[in-house]
Amino acid sequence: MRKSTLRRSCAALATATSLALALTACGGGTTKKDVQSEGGSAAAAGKADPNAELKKGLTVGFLPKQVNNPYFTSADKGGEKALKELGSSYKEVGPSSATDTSGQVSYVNTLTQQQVDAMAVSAQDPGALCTALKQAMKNGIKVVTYDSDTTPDCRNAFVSQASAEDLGRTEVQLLAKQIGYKGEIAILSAAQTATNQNTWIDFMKDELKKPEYKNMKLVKTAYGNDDAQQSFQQTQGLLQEYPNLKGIISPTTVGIKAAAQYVSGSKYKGKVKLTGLGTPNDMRKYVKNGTVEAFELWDPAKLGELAARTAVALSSGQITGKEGETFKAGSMGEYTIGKDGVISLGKPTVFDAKNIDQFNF
Ligand code: RAM
Repeated sequence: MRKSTLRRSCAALATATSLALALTACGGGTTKKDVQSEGGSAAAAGKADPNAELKKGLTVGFLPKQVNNPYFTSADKGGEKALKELGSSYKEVGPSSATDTSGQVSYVNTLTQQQVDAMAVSAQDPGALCTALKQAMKNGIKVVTYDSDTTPDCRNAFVSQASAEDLGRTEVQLLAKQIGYKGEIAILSAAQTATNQNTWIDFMKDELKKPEYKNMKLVKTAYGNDDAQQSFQQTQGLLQEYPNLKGIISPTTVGIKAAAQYVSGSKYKGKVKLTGLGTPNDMRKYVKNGTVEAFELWDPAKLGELAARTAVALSSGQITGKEGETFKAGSMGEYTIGKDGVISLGKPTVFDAKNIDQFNF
């Protein structure tokens, strides 16, 4: 049976029976091309052809952690623009809560059933998603994670916003400077399962082990679940529980904005320092009113664009996701795939009162 026919009949089977069962059954009929390499990313066993023409008419589904999060709106718009330019189609599906892990799994299954050519996924919970993503790959769909990764065997490539190590360490460095390397600090994260935040937090903890931070103490990591209200309440809770708190790092655009909102309206404004990852448009007000000195981020639209271009390069056979392969990402230039199938967008930008007005996202 030709792969396209196989995929069509699988979809019919999937609607007629339980989706999980049907996809498992269909997974059995895969071609050699889909066999995964041992270790590293799930790069196809086949060889990449760097001169292969980029295919047109593909459909790439974007599945962010959360659809109504302005960060993902910018990222996915970047993906949409790139796909239009490449003559392919874009669609976006996803949950409205960053803790709806089973919802994300259902969306992966739906995209598989709809036979998209590729999907770009930001993982809420890597453990929950893996089986569904592997099933998608068995059905010939290329899987790119962007923003928040799974384990390498569950996707073909990960488009990373910046080196996770740089992000974790620089956030501690930024806060340390602001509090004079002294005092209690806390972290306000997103969901407890989020791969990206958890990786950055591990590097923050490692950075804090260095002798220059011996007078700084991380007292708590709180989770606001990328929900504005929960993040606001968690900030309030942190400041009540730790009255001597000197600083907060919030490595989430939703968290830092809510924390800034709380701090700016409280007696802690100017006393408790706040940094992390935010968008210039969300944070401008709080930089201007003195609540926040400096924070960082990458351009989400560029992240989405690179995810889309990676998906098309994978679907066209230009790359398979193996370390050392290179491809041209349009006007973004050439990218090389690193260890474990990771493609890094570049260095993050630090925003402060001096430069924030130059950015609009
Ligand atoms: C939130 C999400 C996203 C993260 C940014 C910094 O929007 O948690 O995954 O990359 O913050």
